[in-house]
Amino acid sequence: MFEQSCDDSLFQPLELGALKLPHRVLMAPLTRSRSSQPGDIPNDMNARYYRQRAGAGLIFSEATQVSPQGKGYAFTPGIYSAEQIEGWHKVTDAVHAAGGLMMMQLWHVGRISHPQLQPDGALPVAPSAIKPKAQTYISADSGMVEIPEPRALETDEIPGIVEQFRQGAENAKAVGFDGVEIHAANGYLIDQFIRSGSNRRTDRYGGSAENRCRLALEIAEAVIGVWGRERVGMRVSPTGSFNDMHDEDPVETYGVLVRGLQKLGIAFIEVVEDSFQGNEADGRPEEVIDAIQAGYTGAYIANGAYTADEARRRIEAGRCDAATFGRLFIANPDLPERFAQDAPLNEWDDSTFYGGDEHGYVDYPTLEERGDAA
Ligand code: 8OZ
Repeated sequence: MFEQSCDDSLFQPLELGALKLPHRVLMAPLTRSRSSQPGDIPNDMNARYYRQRAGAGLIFSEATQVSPQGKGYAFTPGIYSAEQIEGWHKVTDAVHAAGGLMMMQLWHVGRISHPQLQPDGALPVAPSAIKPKAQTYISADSGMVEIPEPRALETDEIPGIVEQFRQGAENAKAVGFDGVEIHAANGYLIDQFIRSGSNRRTDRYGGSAENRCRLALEIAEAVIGVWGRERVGMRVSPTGSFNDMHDEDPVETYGVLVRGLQKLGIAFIEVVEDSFQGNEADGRPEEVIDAIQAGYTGAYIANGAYTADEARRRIEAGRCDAATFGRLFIANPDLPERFAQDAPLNEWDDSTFYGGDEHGYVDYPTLEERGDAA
């Protein structure tokens, strides 16, 4: 590995459940919308992209739908068909051959979808029939469109949702990932159940915080049943407003969630502490972070536009164990090495974040390729 200072807090190893991470600069899950069509199948270019970033302490895959119903954007990959499983094999093989570790992020979008993306043109499903003020990208022709009012799931459909995640976890295991992260953030299905603004249910999955967190905890239990507690984590965004999300009392809600996750012994929680997608709150939601940390003894991974120095300070202050970096990893395949050397960073081009070809995806140079390594 590259040279690193032995007293740099970012470059201390970390035991994350069963995994021994070499350092604490982790790659965030990043939607890039470049799977092969038809079929939402991971391809050689995707494998190359992840392999280039195998120097991360751990890679989280882009959000990956666990079922056709779980899809909400054109071109995002799935983990339910034989072709997708074969495609993901190329990715894990490439990352492992380069010495990296990689977890899959399991995703169901819930209401953030559109009939054009759903099996048989069905309405997207949600805890409640509440239309979000949000848009999604459905095709190259139509681009971004308004999201319709979703259909509320019947209580007896909920075991089927849990099963979609359990099967996704099993498929991810067959592919050879090192673990999985359950996507319970950013306004997608699990988050829609957790937060009060999107959940008006009157059954055991709505109302109190205990009820709103029930689906998240049932899914965590099912996924842990496949992988073991040492290789499962959950991503949450307690104060994020992306996809028209809101919770009346995030300290209470996430206190309840975390106590449930603690009981299950989940290996880590990744917290989106602020959001590029429109969270205008100043600073980080320290009270919510306190509530999470008070109820939980597993690893705490922070996300939210950290710089290397801010991540170091937060680790040293005991506010996180590691940080995930998103846009910086898009533009800097060798981000950990650059952080270790305090080297200059490439700038990202946001016009190539979603969809498209190799440009803005696998053509960002490393320090070495730029010829200005220290
Ligand atoms: C940006 C565009 C599409 C999806 C998330 C999976 O926010 C996403 C996403 C982000 O978690």
